[in-house]
Amino acid sequence: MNRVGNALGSLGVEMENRVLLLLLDSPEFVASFWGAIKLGAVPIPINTMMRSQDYHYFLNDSRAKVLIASKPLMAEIAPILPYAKYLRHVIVAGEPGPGQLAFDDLVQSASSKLKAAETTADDAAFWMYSSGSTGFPKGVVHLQHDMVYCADLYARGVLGMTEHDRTFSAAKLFFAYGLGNNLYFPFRVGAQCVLYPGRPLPEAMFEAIQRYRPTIFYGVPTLYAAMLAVKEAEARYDLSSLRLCVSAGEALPAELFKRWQARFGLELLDGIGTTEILHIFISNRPGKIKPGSSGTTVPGYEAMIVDETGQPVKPGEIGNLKIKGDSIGAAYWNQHEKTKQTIQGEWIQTGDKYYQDEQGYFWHCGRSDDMLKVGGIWVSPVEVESTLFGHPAVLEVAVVGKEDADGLVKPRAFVVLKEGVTSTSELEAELKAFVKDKIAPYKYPRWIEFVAELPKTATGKIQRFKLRQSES
Ligand code: 3UK
Repeated sequence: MNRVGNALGSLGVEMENRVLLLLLDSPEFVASFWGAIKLGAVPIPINTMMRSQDYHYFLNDSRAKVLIASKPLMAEIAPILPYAKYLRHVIVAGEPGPGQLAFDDLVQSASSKLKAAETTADDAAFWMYSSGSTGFPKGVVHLQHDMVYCADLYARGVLGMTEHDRTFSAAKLFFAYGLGNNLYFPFRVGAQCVLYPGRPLPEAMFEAIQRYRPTIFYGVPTLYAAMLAVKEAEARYDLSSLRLCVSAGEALPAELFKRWQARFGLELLDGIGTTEILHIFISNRPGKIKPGSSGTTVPGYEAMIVDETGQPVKPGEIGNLKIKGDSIGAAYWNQHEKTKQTIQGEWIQTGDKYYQDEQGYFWHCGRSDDMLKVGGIWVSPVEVESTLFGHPAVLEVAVVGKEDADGLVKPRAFVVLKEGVTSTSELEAELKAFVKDKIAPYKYPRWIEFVAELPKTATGKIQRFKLRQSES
């Protein structure tokens, strides 16, 4: 940490300057994140599964002076580096290219002594980008105290984390979920963390749990469903080190909770967090779980469910969830209007529909926008639509969410083809591949329905609710 901080300082990075991190879960990530913060600079971990056009936007929007990237991720970002207007240095964890710096060389030649910058609890500490239904992602500016607040309320309060724990998160550190799970939670309490740089495939997760013996495992419902599909996993793998499994990112269907408990004898603790609030603010508690619900408010946060006019609804009625608590980010970077729409005084609008039952448990009822959570990651239907629209066979297209056999939402596209084009299974495969090639692959539509026309209002607006309800 100190060596990275000094290395960044020697490259001219000053307090408040941004440093973009395109890093796999690795010691380099940990040292870069803390090193930048100790210098008073502002690290911005970004999604390692995105495309060069996304990276182009992150670099220019943040005006980062330095990029630190893992070698295997350089191929995707390298083509746009000449267009990064504010970037001065590229540091590579691994073999650097021409004009780039080697992480190891820089760190080895830097001093291991570094005095922490004179920041306050309210200084910007790091940013995390969050996607919206339209427009570019928004940089959420998180302050120095935000992660302390989350670690104390949720990690200590709900998970009961201590220095005897060892965390393992399938959700990567560049997600707000993973960053708490596997970085500032264990560091706050003096616990250990297991960093896994590879793809979080179900069998690999079982193997890592058996080999590194974590006490807490964090995943998303889609991963738990995939792990449940591994035959005889309960007999093949030793999961005895685990005391807790946490689920977040999208709603956990009750059925998955029950199957996980029956197979592995472990509870799956569902809780909801957002990038804006940083980590989980409503959660189930070990031993008091209501399967299918998000649980109750984490002490330190307040929740309110309001109608369209902003008035609280009656218990049992569905409304928009608002949250109050001290880990809410300061603002969206350079997005004044979006900031005002979302953060209203001490309260933040989550964009989620919820109702609260008589025992105080919160039940998720979908989003108030069109955004989809697919495998715990945001997918904007508008982005998938405009990508498909670029294919020569497509006349009109609409993308909505559809539940798969496990009750988890995946994108489904309705396509009207141009005159003379016939709908074939080859074309369906081609359209899927087309999306995977153009934008981050996890956004591709899992189903494509060819239709003669799309349902529209008198003014020509696509009626998404009709498509959501439609059967194959
Ligand atoms: C949805 C959930 C139902 C919900 C996150 C844990 O997911 C995280 O942050 P994001 O900004 O997405 C936030 C949105 O995702 N969601 C998340 N968890 C649940 N819906 N049940 C859940 N348990 O729409 C929310 O608004 O990517 C998760 C910790 C920190 C996080 N930032």
